[in-house]
Amino acid sequence: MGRAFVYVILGGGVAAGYAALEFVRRNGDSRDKLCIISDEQARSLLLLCLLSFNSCSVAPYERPALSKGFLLPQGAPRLPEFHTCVGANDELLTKEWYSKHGIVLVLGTRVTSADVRRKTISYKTLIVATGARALKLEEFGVSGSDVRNVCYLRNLGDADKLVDVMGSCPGGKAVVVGGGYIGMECAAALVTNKINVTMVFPGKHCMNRIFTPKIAEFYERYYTSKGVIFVKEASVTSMEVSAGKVTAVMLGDGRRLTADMVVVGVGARANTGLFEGQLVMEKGGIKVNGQMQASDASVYAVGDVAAFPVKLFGGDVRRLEHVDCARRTARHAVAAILDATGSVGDIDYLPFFYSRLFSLSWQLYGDNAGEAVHFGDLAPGDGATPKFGAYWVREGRIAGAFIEGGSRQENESIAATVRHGAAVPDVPELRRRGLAFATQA
Ligand code: FAD
Ligand code: NAD
Ligand code: ISD
Repeated sequence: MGRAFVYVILGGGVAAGYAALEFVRRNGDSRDKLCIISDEQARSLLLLCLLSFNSCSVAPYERPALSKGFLLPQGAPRLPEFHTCVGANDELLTKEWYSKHGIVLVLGTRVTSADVRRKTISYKTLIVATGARALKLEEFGVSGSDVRNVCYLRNLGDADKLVDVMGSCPGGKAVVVGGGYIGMECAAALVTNKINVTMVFPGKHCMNRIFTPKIAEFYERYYTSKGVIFVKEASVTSMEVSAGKVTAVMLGDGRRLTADMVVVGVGARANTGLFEGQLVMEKGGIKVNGQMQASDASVYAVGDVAAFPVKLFGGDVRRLEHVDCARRTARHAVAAILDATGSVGDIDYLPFFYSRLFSLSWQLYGDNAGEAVHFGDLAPGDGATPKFGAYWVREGRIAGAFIEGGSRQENESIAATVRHGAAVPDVPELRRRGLAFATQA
């Protein structure tokens, strides 16, 4: 780069976009002070890229859109429509916005080494916002990730490929490997694109990091009604490839699932590699304090890559791979960095997770730990709009809560109940009151 900046953000995803907006709000013109380096680019423009590398590189955008609106068969949003920070109903930060505010975007550029002591990248303060990468099947001993009709979904290039592959097999069969966020959201998108879906995963039920068995039962029943086939407690051992395409997926128990395409969502790992051995790590990420500052005082980490103390959980260090966390930790880091008076305290974050599946929509606040107390109708009749959820009670207090189909007001009440750690003197009474425990508190 050969230039010196006061602040460098390494990574150009969700957290970078929200950090940039916070810099401008607090600092005004950031001319020659702030630089963002990102390696992300769109795949479908590959040929164009060869002519002009920068033209297919992308400024920070709302990654959640990739598994939702972006995959719709009609009216799918395309950039620049979903650049940050529209996901939080805030300004749309296009390349022109960065340029107008004097922020230097170094796009289509992968950083391959960083020496935080000698500062091989020139900065006063470095914000690490490198996010996470999708785990590959090869890491489970299965080859075939680079085959034409095998899709992952982490970035815009992956999403472009997924759209192309879906378009090449209308009415065909997809095997979705993994029953987590990517598996569930992509299965819904595939069905919407009229592709027949079989989901394969090792757990007893889908979303096993979050859902209780009862909650999972509702979603699995709903998906089954849409034609999705679940193959649970199963693992993929190999893929049959013919003429450069996967034609079948083989399972550990000998079953063979024919496939026109495969979508893989088997988890993510934080991109910490550049800093291993240089910064203290915890929970698979860069350990930071409540100001998002790493073990080297000139380095901050935000978003998926940051492991930070969650006050609400008694200071327990967590790494949360979710968009709200990326937005808030990014803003908090910038506030702390620019704080001249020492008035910015430690982050006080209420963990928040959500997903949208078909016409369903769920939210989870806090921690899904402790005794689960369900409420509402988990088996609504055909045509009924579902509304149900669960509280998690730990040491006599609400530690977390889940709600499907909540109104804005109900979601806010649930969030407030978790935020305050409402006391639960009597679990049967909580069960009897259900949603009203939060909404009529
Ligand atoms: P990212 O947004 O991943 O950005 C990291 C950036 O760093 C990328 O641009 C990457 O290319 C770049 N980078 C990494 N290493 C280097 C390097 N060495 N050199 C240069 N650049 C580098 N969360 C929710 O809460 N709700 C959702 O509905 C939801 N949907 C999602 C859908 C999909 C398809 C995916 C993949 C994730 C979804 N998430 C969702 C999770 C959410 O998007 C992430 O938590 C969030 O993007 C994290 O922001 P980040 O800035 O930390 O990382
Ligand atoms: P995940 O951890 O949510 O789910 C991984 C799934 O893969 C689990 O069902 C697990 O049992 C399964 N699995 C693990 N090993 C397997 C194997 N060998 N074969 C088959 N299945 C296997 O991860 P993901 O769904 O890949 O999501 C990746 C990242 O994207 C995460 O950071 C996630 O938070 C993020 N994301 C979030 C959202 C959201 O918040 N709505 C949406 C999409 C993606
Ligand atoms: O946060 C999000 C989210 O879940 C999306 O789908 O941002 C996007 C859109 O709201 C912005 O296009």
